[in-house]
Amino acid sequence: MSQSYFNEDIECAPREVLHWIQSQKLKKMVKNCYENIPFYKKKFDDIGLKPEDIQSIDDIKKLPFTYKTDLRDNYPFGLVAVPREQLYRVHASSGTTGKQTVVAYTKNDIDIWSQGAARAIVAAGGSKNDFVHISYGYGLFTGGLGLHYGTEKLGATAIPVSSGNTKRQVDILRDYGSDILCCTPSYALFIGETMKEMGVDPKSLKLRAGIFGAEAWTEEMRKQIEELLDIKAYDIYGLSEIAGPGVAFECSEQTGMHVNEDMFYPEIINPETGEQMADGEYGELVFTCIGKEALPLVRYRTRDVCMLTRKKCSCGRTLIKMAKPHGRTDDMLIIRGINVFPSQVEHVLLSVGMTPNYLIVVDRNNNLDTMEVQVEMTPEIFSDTVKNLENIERRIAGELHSILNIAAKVRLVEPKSLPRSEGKAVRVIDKRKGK
Ligand code: DLL
Repeated sequence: MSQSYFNEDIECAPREVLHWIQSQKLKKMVKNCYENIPFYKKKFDDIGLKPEDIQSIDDIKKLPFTYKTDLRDNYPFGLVAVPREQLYRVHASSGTTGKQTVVAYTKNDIDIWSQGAARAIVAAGGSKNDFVHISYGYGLFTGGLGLHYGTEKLGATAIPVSSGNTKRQVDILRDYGSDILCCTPSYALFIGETMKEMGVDPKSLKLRAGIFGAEAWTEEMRKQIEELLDIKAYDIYGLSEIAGPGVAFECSEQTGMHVNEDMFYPEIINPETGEQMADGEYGELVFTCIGKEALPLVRYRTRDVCMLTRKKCSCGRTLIKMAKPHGRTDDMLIIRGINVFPSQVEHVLLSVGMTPNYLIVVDRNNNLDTMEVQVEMTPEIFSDTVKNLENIERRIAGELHSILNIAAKVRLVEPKSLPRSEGKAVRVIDKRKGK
C-alpha cells in the first residue's frame, strides 16, 4: 500500500512547531560555526556578532552570507567543522570554472539528507514496494548516491544503473519492472526517444513516475516527458553545498517544491541589497544548513532565481514551497542588455510546438551581441518545403521577440542532430567569452 508521507509529524507540522525546531537548530549551528570554523569565527567577530545574539530563526537576518568563492578559497576542507575521523563521505561539484567545490558529511548528515530524499520519493507516490531506477550519475556528483540512500532509507529497492548506455537503461526499465525513474529531465527525454526507437511501448512498462532535477526545466518540458514516457513527472531540487537532491521536492499537486525546511532553511533575498524579500517575489535563493554537522553553511547564496510561497497545499504538507527555479544568475544571458534565461527560451519553443532539443549560440559581431537559437525539427516539419521552414523560423523568431523582447536568429536543424545529454544538458554556447 502506498503511504502519504515519509515523516508526517514534520512534513505536516503546524508552522509554530517548525519555527521552534528551526530556532533550536539555528542556535546550535551558530555555536558550532563559531567554535569550530575559524572562517566563521572571524566573519562573526568582524561584525561584532556573538552566538548568543541568535535566539530564534528570525535572527537569521543578522548573520553574514556565504558564497561559492568562500568554499573555493578554503578548498578542500577548510570550512569543515568536525575532526577528520568523524567524516563519513565527501562529494564535489565540478562547476564550469575554477576549482571543484568539495563538500563533506558526518554519518548524521548522510542520515538527514537520506531522509530528505526519502520524503521526495514518497511525495512522488513511492513506497517500500517500489523499484527505484536511478540514472543520475554515481560518484562525486550527489545525484546518484543521494537518491540511492533515499531509496534505501524508505526501504524501497534501489536499481543503481547510473547514467549512460541508454539502450541498456530501456532494457532494465522493461525487464526489471522499474516503478520510478530518477534522472535529469533532459536525460528522461533521451531515454524516452531511445525507447521509441527501440519500439518499446511505454504503456507496456510498469513505470509510473519520474523524479527529475539537477537542472532547470519548464512546465512544457514536463508535459512532453509525461506524454513520452506515460508517467507523472515530479521535480526535485538540491545542491551539493547544502546536501544534494532532496533539499526540496514536489508533491501530487505539482505546483512547486516543498522545502525540507526543518533541515535546510530557505530565504529569498534581493541579490543587490541582501535584504529579505516577501513571499511570492522572485529573488536569489539562500539556504542555511541548520541541521548539518560537517559543513554547516550559513546563508549560502545559491544564485538560483526563485520565489517562496506559504500558500496551503492540497497534499497536506505545511512545508514552505519554492517555485521551479528560473535558472542561475550565472547562467543568465545578457544579450544587448536584455536578461534572458535559457528556460525562458525553452518555454517559447515548446509553446509553439517545437521539440525540447535546442541550443543557444551567443556571439559578438562588430561589438554587437548576436543570438542564434538552433532547434530540432519534428520529423513532420522536416519533410516540409524550404519555404515553409523559413516561415516557421520567422514565426518562432517573432514569438521570441514578442515574449522575451530579444532579437534572435532561429535555425531549424535536422531531427537528432544536436547532442543529447546523459546528465545536466548544455543549452548555451557563449562564443563571446575571451573575445
Ligand atoms: O544538481 C543536486 C541534484 C541532483 C538535484 C539530482 C536534483 C537531482 P549540483 O551539481 O551542486 O547539485 O547543482 C546544483 O543545480 O544550484 C541549481 O542551479 C540546479 N538545480 C538542481 N535541481 C534543480 C531543479 C545537484 N529541480 C544546482 N530545477 C542548483 C532547477 C536545479 N535547477
